[in-house]
Amino acid sequence: MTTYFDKHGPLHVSGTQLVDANGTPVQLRGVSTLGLAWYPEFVNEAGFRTLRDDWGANAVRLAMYTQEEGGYMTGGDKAGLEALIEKGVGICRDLGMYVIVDWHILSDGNPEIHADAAEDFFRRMSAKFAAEPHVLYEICNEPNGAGVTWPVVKGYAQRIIPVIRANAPKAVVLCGTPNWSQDVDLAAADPLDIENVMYSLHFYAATHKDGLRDKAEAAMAAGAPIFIDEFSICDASGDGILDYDSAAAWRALIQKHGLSYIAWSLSNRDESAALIRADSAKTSDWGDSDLTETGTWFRNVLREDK
Ligand code: IDC
Repeated sequence: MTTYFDKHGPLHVSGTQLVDANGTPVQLRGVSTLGLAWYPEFVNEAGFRTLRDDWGANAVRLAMYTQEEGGYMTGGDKAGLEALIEKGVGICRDLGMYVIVDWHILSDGNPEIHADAAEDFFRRMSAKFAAEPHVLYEICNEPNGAGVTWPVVKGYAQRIIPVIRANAPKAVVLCGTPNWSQDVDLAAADPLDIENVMYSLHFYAATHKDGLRDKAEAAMAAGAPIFIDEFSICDASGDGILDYDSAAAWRALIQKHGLSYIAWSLSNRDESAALIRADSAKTSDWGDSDLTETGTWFRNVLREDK
């Protein structure tokens, strides 16, 4: 079979669009793991294959928390987490899927807090994956908190991206934006002077509505490439009700611009964002009865877009 990676190969950014070497627009569509430390069993070949063949996904995001429980900087098993990333990257290579290596800051809202470790991490990851054009690097999941302005995030990006590029000169890099990766307008007004960078926009449809959609439109109109590397259709806690109307409005925006989108999360945690039901023990070959409401909605979306 011809995989999505077979068709498109190495990617780059042209204007606001992610494209392949021929300039053909590319739309990455897939799922994010929850914390790798918490749900390592979901990183497996049969599971990713199911996502590819049954759901229609062409990408996976590997989310490695830095400061939450068991995080990379908070007592997590660093070697084990890196081995899981290597495993996920290898599975995606074999399956012809793209993969995002996500330095998942969250309670550590300022990326500068762990910048030394981030630099070391991305230096080694990009060296390891230097010849792997299916790998994208997400340098800081969600900058947030008082004082975490765009200039702060921009300074961090200016430090980390060259480290990645020294090993993987053409790798596409995804850069978080202030206010939990919502303030893409700030990045658009003062973009990084570095090629092949896209700005993260995250939404939770029951919380984020027209205001954030307008922000996204304005940022793209100003020339900023946007990548939705995390979203769900519940509220921003990852739980609560699903908002199908807001989800439909987001979907229209995504399709209008051919945006890439990655759903949170490939796990069976007992919360609305989880794609797999808490009472399912399956880590691949999910049937209808294994999917949550969110999972059912999202599998339909992927199947439509395939
Ligand atoms: C949430 C998880 C939840 C976990 C929590 C940790 O869904 O199970 O306990 O993190 O604090 C984000 C973050 C993402 C969050 C998610 C939902 O990137 O890590 O996951 N969310 O709250 N941004 C907006 C929402």
